[in-house]
Amino acid sequence: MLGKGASSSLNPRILTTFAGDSRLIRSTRPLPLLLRSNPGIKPVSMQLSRTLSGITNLLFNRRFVFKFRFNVDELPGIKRKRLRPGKVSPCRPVPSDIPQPPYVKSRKPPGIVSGPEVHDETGIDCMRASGRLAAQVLEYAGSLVKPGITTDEIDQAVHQMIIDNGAYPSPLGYGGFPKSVCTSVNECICHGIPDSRALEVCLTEVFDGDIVNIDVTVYLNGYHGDTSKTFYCGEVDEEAKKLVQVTKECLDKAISVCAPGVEYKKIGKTIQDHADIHRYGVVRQFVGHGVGRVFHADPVIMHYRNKDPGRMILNQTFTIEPMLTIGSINPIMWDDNWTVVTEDGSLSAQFEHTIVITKDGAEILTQC
Ligand SMILES: [Co+2]
Repeated sequence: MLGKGASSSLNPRILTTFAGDSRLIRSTRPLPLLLRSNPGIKPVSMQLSRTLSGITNLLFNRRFVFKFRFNVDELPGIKRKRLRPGKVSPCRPVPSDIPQPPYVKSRKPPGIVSGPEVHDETGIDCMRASGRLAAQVLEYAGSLVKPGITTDEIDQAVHQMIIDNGAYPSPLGYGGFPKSVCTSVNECICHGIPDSRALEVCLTEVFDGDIVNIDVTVYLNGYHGDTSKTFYCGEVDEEAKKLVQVTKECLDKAISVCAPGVEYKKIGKTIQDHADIHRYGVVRQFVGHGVGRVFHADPVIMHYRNKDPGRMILNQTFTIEPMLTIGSINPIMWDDNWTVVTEDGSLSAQFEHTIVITKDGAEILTQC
């Protein structure tokens, strides 16, 4: 996860941290058109600016994330109910003998650490271990997805399995994130906070289950492993299934082009080319990232066509985590300052792996 906002005026952390594009900075530019047409949406505009060290040639993009108020009317053409926030349970404790990443105790908002994560053989073995645990936890979490389970219950199970394995759940306490995993249901693009909402399958429609992305990161022996998948709750309709499958294909294709010396921008092109064939949107504000001894490091991996000049390095570890949408790619952020949903309520899916660049290509570290 990478990117996030804060309070009524978004601060620069928004995409610099958890799951966002690290280049967002605050701007006060209003969006009068949208305001007029829908008084329930409070716009907060933001500007992307490249602040990452080690990366030059910045593009100046302008992106917007809106704060969302819950009295917005249902939008036409969406069969399922709008996602609404539930109750978030108290923070779960971590045994004191489990080492915590430095950001948990620090008051400083975590950002993206400059410089790539490049490892020696021992470091790669540590990355394999944390990646494997993250993948095992994700598989287990996915097996729990069924009608009636709450995302808070999934959080509890994930939390327990991670600490039982002597690891720390990386999201917990990251920039104030209150839970151990992200659960992003239906139109939620990313950073959904586990809560009291039960996953649903509509009883009157046979193929109408939720889709839910579960994003697991563990911190084991000083190394983070980060992975996510989108799961079906019961039977889902063909439209949802196809989105989920194509998103997975985008990740697989992107991994297959990685190798030493390859430009990072080939990842974005590969993903967007495949999404375009199926007329899906690629979310731009949330990015892949270097991962290893720190949760979020250089490089920023953009999932859309871009001009990033950087190239992959042997033994480097980073994530690729495309988010695809059926409709709008524009995000709205809830008042919890984490949950990000599509502005039109259309479905979004995501898959993520941590990979290491090898002599011949790339190895997926987050597999069981
Ligand atoms: Co990530």
